[in-house]
Amino acid sequence: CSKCHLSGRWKNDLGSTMSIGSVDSKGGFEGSYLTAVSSTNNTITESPLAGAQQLDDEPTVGFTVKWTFSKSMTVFTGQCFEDDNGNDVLETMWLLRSHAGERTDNWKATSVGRNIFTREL
Ligand code: B9F
Repeated sequence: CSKCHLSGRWKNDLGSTMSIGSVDSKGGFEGSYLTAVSSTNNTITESPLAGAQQLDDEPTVGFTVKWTFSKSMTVFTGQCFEDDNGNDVLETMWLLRSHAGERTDNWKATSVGRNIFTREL
């Protein structure tokens, strides 16, 4: 059993939660994401995610969230570590892609940030 497997429930520094199912033999997984923040008037709903992890200890990871309540997408990439207390912590950066109404607005349609996820029991 590898150190820091992605399966399970996670919560990030914004209060968003995600649930990841079983990791398959190729490292692929699916799950669902509930963001705590959105800066939209649309009601936030659970959104599907899919991604993959390397099948190593402290693996690198990538996954995509397809938001169900907006035209946006977010991709996360990072690495899962075991901290000094033996707790799993997933250090990520993300790109949030908004829908540009026209090509001339493409330049302002992507934002970047950082999230840290810890396990939710
Ligand atoms: O806020 C996004 C959204 C898209 C169109 C209107 C609102 C969708 C939710 C993104 C959630 C981000 C954060 N949650 C989290 O856990 S993903 C990265 C952060 N980590 C506002 C206007 C256009 C874009 C954003 Fe929109």
